[in-house]
Amino acid sequence: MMKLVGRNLSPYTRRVAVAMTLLDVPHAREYLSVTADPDRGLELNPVGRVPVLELEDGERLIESAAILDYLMELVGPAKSLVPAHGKPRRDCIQLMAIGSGVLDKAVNAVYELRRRPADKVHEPWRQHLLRQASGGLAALDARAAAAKNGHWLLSEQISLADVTAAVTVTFLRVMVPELVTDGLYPALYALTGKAESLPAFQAHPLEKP
Ligand SMILES: N[C@@H](CCC(=O)N[C@@H](CS)C(=O)NCC(=O)O)C(=O)O
Repeated sequence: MMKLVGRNLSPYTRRVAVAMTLLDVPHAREYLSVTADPDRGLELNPVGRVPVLELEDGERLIESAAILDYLMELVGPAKSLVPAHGKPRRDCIQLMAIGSGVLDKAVNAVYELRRRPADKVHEPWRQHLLRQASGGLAALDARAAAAKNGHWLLSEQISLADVTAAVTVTFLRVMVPELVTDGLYPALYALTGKAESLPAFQAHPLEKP
């Protein structure tokens, strides 16, 4: 059986875990925190990060987007959570890029506070990161607001764009709540609520920070 390495508190890992459950891909899990065990992180991934997907023959894949690409190919075009062609495919991949871009910026803003001594935090840089994350959130909210009633970001079918957007908002609520204050992104919050009520999301709750 494949093994997914990483905690759900890692949103990059959680989006892979949710996708695997949505697609019924059986997998074991190693709930590694690379903060707590950086040596194990470097043993599994040359750049020491999660997620890592270990295939049945021991081959290891890194980078959530690359792992998801492998999984979509594995399940085939009929089940894939990324449209196969054209504008819907481009939109899906672009919306995923916005979601993961928000995460990159927000995670760095968290590291700025948590990984540096208080007198070495550079507040203007943290604010710059938060502005970039907010730009991405506003774009996702606009897209969600423009979606047809009852639809996900792209269509009536859930896609990896939705999975990424929802895990992003849920992560931010725990780790960077100032970015997702009440009422700021109503359409994006509604989409997140709908996603988080699905069994595939509930199967992967966030651990305590
Ligand atoms: N672009 C990577 C980002 C992965 C990432 O940054 N993971 C975090 C956990 S949320 C991590 O392992 N951080 C530890 C570190 O970078 O030292 C992906 O999508 O897989």
